[in-house]
Amino acid sequence: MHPITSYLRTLIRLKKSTLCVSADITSAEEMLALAYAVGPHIVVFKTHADILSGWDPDPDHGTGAQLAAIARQFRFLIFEDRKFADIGSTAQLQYAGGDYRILEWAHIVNAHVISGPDMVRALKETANTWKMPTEDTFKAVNLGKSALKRKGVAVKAPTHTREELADLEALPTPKRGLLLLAQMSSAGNLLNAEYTSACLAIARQHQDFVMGFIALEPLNSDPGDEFLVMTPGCSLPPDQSLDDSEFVPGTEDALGQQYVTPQDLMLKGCDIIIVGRGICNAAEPSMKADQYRKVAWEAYQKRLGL
Ligand code: S5P
Repeated sequence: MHPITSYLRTLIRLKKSTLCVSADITSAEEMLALAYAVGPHIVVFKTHADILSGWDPDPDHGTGAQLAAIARQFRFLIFEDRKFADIGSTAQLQYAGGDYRILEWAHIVNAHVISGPDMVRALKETANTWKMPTEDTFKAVNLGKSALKRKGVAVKAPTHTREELADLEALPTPKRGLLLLAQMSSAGNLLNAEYTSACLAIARQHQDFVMGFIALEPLNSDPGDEFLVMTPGCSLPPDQSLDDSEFVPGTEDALGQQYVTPQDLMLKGCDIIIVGRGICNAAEPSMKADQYRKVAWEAYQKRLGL
């Protein structure tokens, strides 16, 4: 099994969560505050670094390093939703270079295989150049908690029990993994069944790096397949018992996004649900994340017959 997949499976069990929050917000500071707020409830935090204003490129103390330290503190994986799609050589530069240096802080990235399988090989080569940071590197990062507190942003400590914390502490820092976009949630997308099968074939050729898919259903079909499925386009219906004057996605947005409930996705066999605006735009993202976590976890337990 891919090392990140086994790490993630452990996190899922310990945190009783199959939730990935997608930080679809446009300020780096708010993104870090969101990571603090939802950290206890999630196993993956998905970013779009290129939509953030105020990104601090400092390799040791900047936004990426701070996010990595928060992830380490709360034990979640960082997934930069970069959707690489270029030729191998350019994708390598996009992965490791520029101000973002995604490779340094994102455990997981994703790619469209539209440019062919060599791009996957190229990203893998770059991933293999990554060096594991020491514990001291994490400790040296100023997490900027006091700055966030001054701005009135609630910053919580991890809420795991002592036993859970010990188990989490024992986990090694995970390496790097890739998800292939095999299916999409948007209406009229061009990823047909043939394309999805081609993704599966490419993933099988690079099992040491490709950990799974962005897809709407599980895709494993061979006995040896152990690919994870992370599914976007996930929303709870409006809940009248809560203050839902906030944005609630419903079944679609105005720009072609299509939503399925967390329960349906978990019962279908998806491993991780990806929720963006349903949580980011909630009045209390932390409470909302916990609500999504619980609903998805109950459905997951039901799927397992527990
Ligand atoms: O097919 C896809 C693939 C992705 S990665 N459909 C998606 O919506 N996504 C991403 O998931 C999208 O880029 C966004 O960041 C998130 C969904 O956000 P939401 O607000 O609609 O939940």
